[in-house]
Formats: sequence, structure tokens, C-alpha cells
Amino acid sequence: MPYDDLRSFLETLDKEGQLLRVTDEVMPEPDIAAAANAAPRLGDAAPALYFDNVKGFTDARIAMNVHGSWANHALALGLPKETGTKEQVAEFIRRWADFPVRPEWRDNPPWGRNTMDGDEVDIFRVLPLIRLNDGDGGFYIDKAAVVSRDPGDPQNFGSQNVGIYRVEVKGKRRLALQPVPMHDIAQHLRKAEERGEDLPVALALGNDPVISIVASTPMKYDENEYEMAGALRGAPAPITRAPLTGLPVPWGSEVVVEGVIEGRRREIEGPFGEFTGHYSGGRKMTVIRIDRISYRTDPVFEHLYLGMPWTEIDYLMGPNTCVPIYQQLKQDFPEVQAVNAMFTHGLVVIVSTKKRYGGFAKAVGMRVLTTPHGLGYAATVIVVDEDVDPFNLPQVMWALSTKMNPAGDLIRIPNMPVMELAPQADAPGIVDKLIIDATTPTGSDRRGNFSNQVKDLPETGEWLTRLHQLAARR
Ligand SMILES: [Mn+2]
Repeated sequence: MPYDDLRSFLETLDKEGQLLRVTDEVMPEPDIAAAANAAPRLGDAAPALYFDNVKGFTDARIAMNVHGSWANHALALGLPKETGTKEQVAEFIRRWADFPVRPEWRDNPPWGRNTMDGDEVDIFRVLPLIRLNDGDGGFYIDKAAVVSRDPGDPQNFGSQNVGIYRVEVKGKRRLALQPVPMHDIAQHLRKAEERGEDLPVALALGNDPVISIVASTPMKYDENEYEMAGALRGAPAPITRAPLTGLPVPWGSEVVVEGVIEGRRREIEGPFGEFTGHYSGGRKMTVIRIDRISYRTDPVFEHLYLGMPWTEIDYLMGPNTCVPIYQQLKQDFPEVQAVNAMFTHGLVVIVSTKKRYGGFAKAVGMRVLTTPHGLGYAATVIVVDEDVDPFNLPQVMWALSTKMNPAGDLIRIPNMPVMELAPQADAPGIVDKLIIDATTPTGSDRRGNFSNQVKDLPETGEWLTRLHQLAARR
């Protein structure tokens, strides 16, 4: 059953025992971020956190860690909370086939009831802002769906974009936003600046959980995120027009912030503790002028802690990073079996594949590096045989231990693009990339001694079932 907004999802999490209400009074800092930092360590069924008794605020409602466990991620997709990681990725792949599903336009969004315009805009009166990591340069908004359109092709629904970017609060009506050059909003901004224009944007906060998933999915430039949300939800995504900019925004959001990225203006933003487990320093970033805020009468501030993995962001961006790379590889290489790009947003990618001929696995590894996401993220690609499960790390380690000979299996490609946040890059944005071929050589590639691989005994599968049954009866 799809959710039309954050609240109905929080209700389901509550019913499923996946929402922990912290009712004791807490300090805004460091308690809320520290609790969200700790929450995923409760394991695969870690709950979301809900705070409404925050010292110094009379009217704060803050939801943290909403996507921060495999159980919550499963519920977001409408799956039973026990659904395993691999099964969730497999189901994601199946639903991807339904793309595109046209959204449903609705009127009277619940966030239309309260507004602030122009000089009366004060974001501090709407959001109970808190800092996340102790070295952050300020308050951040890091889970908003940011909507923009291509200024050269404004009517094209496909090239309209919904993405999550880091946003720093700089003042009552000023924000800073980081557009990574590999992301769609950077292309929109470049076109606007070439025309000497500002870029209108809408930031939707507090959303149906599938909106956050599609907004952080590396889709192709002309693929529309709402049409993917419809495929993942199994029902059209409810959207509406933002009143000032006319941009398509989720109907069910808690808060919608509208304004413009001011063309050709940059100001210092940061530092910010990032998903890489490292801080970015202060850098010159784009500036948003807020012209209007619309919000529900009792808005819930949905926020996300990130830092040393694993945190909520690793669950949020896990399956949705694997699936597009899998789909894109599969178009040219149907031999590809599975892709695990869940580590640090795919800075490492593990691919299992059958091989057509000698050298094939290396070619598959090269292709990963030129997928839209691979260009900016994949720094290391590990390729394994089709009988190795990329989600089973002991199996991957076995392949690395026994199949990989550095003499012929390490391919290093110098001076490749990577997002500037990658800490290992010496000059930010440029890194050497590595393909590790941990597959069994085949065809004309005759290296190594692999003729006698031990196989499972034929009866092992039968015994696994039998042992499960015996163990369950104990
Ligand atoms: Mn896009």
C-alpha cells in the first residue's frame, strides 16, 4: 500500500514497532543528532526516531532515521519488514520495469494552508533546525527533494529533476546548495547561468518515503523521478504545482520552500560531515534566495544524520545505487548477474558476471566506470564470477583471495573523474580508478590453476532445508 505522505508512513512504522518516540525532554544539540547517529547500530530492524519534547522549542516535531534500517527500507517499499537486503534489491529491479508511471495531479495540498512571502520569510520559524556533526559549519537541510527544470526545455517533464543535495541555512531567507557536477541540477544551473538567469527551485521537505528514495537514485538526465516513484509505489505519485514557481512538487509534503538559485553567485558553504565519513571543508557554493515558504499547520521536520558509515543515508542510497548500474550494464552485457554498489554510495562497486570470452570481466568493469553514476563515484570495481554473490562479502573475499593475481588482474586508469567529496583524490575531482578482476580466467586467458574447484556436495541443498526444519522444531 503506497503512502501519500510522511505522516501515514510514520503511522505504519509505529504500528510495526519501527518508530521510537523519545518523550523525555532532550537538548536540540547534541541529543537529536547523537541519537540518530546511534540508532542504526540497533541492527537490521533499527527504528525511526520521533522527538517532540525539545528544550528551547515550543512546537518542534523532528523525525530522524526514517529510512535507517533494512526493516524501514522494506516498509517504505511496501514489503514485509523482514525482507532481506538482496530480496529488496531484486524487488526494486522488478518494479523498475514498470517505469514510467505517470504521476497523479492533485489540488489543495495540505501544505498550502500557511505561507510566508518575500521579506516576511523566516525559515527558523518553520523548521526546528539542529546541527548534525560537531565540526559542521552551520545548520543543514539534507533530506529535502529539490525540484528544478531545464531552462532550455521547461515543458519537458522528463528532464525536470528531483534530487537530494546538501543545503546549508545561511539566513532567514538564504540557503547554500551544493550541485555536484555529475548531477542533473548542475546541468540546469549551467544552462540558466549561460542565459544570464536565476534558476527557480522548490525544496520539498518531509515526504512519502519513496520520494526520498527516487530523489537519491542516479537516474538518467531525461528520466523523471516522479514517474519512477509511481513504478516503485505501484501507484501514480501524487503531485501538485508549487504556487510561486509552478514546479511540480509532492502533494503530501510537510513544507515547500520556493525561490531561486541566484545565477553566477557563489558563497562559502561548509564544512559538513559527509557520507564518506569525512568532512568537506568550506567551499564556494551556489546561493538560494527564498521567496516563499508554504507549510502544514503542525509540520514534521524530517531530517537525516550522516557521518561514519553505516548511517541512515547508507540504507537510503543502498539499493537505489545498485539498481540503475545493474540495469545499465544489463543493456549491453546480459551476462551480468548482480551489482552491489551499497558501500559509500558506490565508491566501490562489486559486479558478478558470466563471461563470453577471455578478458570479458575486465570489459564489464570498464563499462561500470562510464555509467552515469560510475563516472562520479565508482573508484574501485571488483568483478567476480557468476557463482559469487556480490552481497555475500565472505564469498567476495574468497574470490579476491584465490582468483585475483595482481600480475594481470589489476587495471589502473589514471586521472579519472570523481566527485570532489571523494577524500582519496589528491586534486579534488580527479582520481586513478581501479578494476580488480577476481573472476576465473576463461577462453584465451589461460592464467592460473583453476581446474579443480570444489563444488557443494549434491545433497547440500536438501540438507540445508532439513537442518532449517530441525532447527525450527527445537
Ligand atoms: Mn533527474
